[in-house]
Amino acid sequence: MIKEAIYHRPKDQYAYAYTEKELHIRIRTKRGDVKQVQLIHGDPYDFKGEVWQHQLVQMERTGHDDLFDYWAVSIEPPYRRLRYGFLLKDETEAFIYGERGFVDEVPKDVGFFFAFPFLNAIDVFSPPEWVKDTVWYQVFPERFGNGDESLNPQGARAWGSEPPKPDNFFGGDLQGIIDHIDHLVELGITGLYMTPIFKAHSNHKYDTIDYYEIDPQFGDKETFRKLVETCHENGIRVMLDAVFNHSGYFFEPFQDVLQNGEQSAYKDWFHVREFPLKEKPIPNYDTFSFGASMPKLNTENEQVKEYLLGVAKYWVEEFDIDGWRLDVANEVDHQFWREFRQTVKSAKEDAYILGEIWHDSMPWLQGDQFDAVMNYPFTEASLNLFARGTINTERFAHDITHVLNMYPDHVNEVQFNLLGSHDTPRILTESGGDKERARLLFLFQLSFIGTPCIYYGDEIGMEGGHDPGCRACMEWNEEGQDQELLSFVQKLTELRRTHRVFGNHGQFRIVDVTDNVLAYKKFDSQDELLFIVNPTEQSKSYVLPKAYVGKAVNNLWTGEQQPVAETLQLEAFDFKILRV
Ligand code: ARE
Repeated sequence: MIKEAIYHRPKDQYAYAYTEKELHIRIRTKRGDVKQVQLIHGDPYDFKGEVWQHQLVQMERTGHDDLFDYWAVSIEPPYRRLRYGFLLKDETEAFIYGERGFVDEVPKDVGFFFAFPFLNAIDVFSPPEWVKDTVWYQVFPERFGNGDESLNPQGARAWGSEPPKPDNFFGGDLQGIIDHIDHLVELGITGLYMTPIFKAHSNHKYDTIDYYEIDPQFGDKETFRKLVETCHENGIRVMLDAVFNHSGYFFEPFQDVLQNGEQSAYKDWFHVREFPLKEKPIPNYDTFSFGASMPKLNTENEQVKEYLLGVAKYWVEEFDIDGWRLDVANEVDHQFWREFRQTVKSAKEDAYILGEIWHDSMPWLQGDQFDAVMNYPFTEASLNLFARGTINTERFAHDITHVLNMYPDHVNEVQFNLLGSHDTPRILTESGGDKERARLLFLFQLSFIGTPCIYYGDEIGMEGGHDPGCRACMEWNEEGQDQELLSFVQKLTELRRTHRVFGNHGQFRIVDVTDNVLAYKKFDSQDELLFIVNPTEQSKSYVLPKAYVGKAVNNLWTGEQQPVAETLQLEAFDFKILRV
């Protein structure tokens, strides 16, 4: 047994309260090394004489990546406290693993075992329930719809008349979103995420001038109120983009520091290395990236905190928004986010707090800061298999298993699963223009655990490369839209609402993988349903005849290639993906 590969720690995604009663415990072992893991558990105070009373429960091997097997078990300790360890067996050996290492038999010294903190309700982190059933749509407001030409900024171009550039404008506004709300409703959208809409200089508005004003080219507060009301009337929640890591160059406090230097009342609102401020060759103050136009805010400063937390509260209380997406979230201090969460959740208890972090984000997902993060590791794995064809199905299964084992289950259920955004190339472009690949991406995204987000225009087959290429004006001429792709995505969002195997429920398990078969399920009941993308390899080119919901004869995980007993022709999706 490869003991060095065995890992558990009573925190993070390895031991956590899933609910006030239910504890999830996980452990990781070297792939294929350990044949059985049982949890040794009991109440820390339950003794008969000197002997600690404990039980054994089988742990389930939930999946593996290329290096590790992952094991999990869910238990409900009667008195909401727990002491535990692990009994690991391979063909020839058995060891007990606890806080102080490995022993051959259950030690008398119960200090050897791990202890899980008491299941106090206040420590239980329960993300907003509504997010589990939400299908999001991301809009870049400057490019979605021009509903009021009178608001067009100076020099605005005719809609779609030229390619998007870092500094051109087309007059997108809030009325343009209201005018097209039916498109979202027909697509089955129940959550709208807009990139920044507050007063700013650029077309992307990440360079905020005034956090309390709607950008005049987008409209005014009454139009925004109408947009939120229209969304809510149509069953659509609204999430705004909070740019608190930095302000824009023309943010008044920054302008004051530029003019008054060290005498400015705002000098501590930013991270200034020396006065007077200098922008070239590189700024002598901290910025986002190296851009002088985005001075980093000092979120440890009490006045800055008070100002920004006031912003966070204002838009929730005054306009009833349902969530905040937090820009450059991993560059703002944790203490600020803890106070941010308290502020927002006291304004709206079930508000969704989503961090923009592209990497492992466990330090922000302990329940005291974010509910979830934008799940770019999911995005990368999905694009690699379905769009780019740079990995095979087995590697994909490993990557997805790794993604699911980065976080606790209650985080996975509200992870923001995107295929692309305003910061990445569009999926059809990533797919080399192959619509079948784009369909597979949507198919997997809309049947996966978490809350999916569709980037505006992807559903109608728009193309576009890296920023700014991915920010073209939405195509509203029907002949310019891929109606077949659109109806396919509509079907998938309908299945997500109506068919449990597509829904965001139950334990997600990849149950069988060969070079080109990916089968996964969501349920452990006897009549478990599998969602199978079942390509048939033909002379080095994959033809995906169908993806379908099938009923398993038995758990394919055992590797017995049992034929699928029957295929619930829920609706066969015909795919053709030619991989040369
Ligand atoms: C644009 C161009 C730049 C150009 C700049 C100046 O993209 O190439 O240098 O203009 O002309 C906003 C605008 C962008 C703009 C940027 C800077 O939308 O159009 O850049 O401001 O002016 C990292 C961060 C992540 C960040 C991305 C862009 O971690 O937080 O970079 N995303 C947010 C927003 C952006 C926004 C900003 C931040 C700034 O979503 O839209 O940009 O407020 C790897 C790394 C990630 C990295 C990612 C993308 O995965 O690990 O950390 O994200 O690549 O680069």
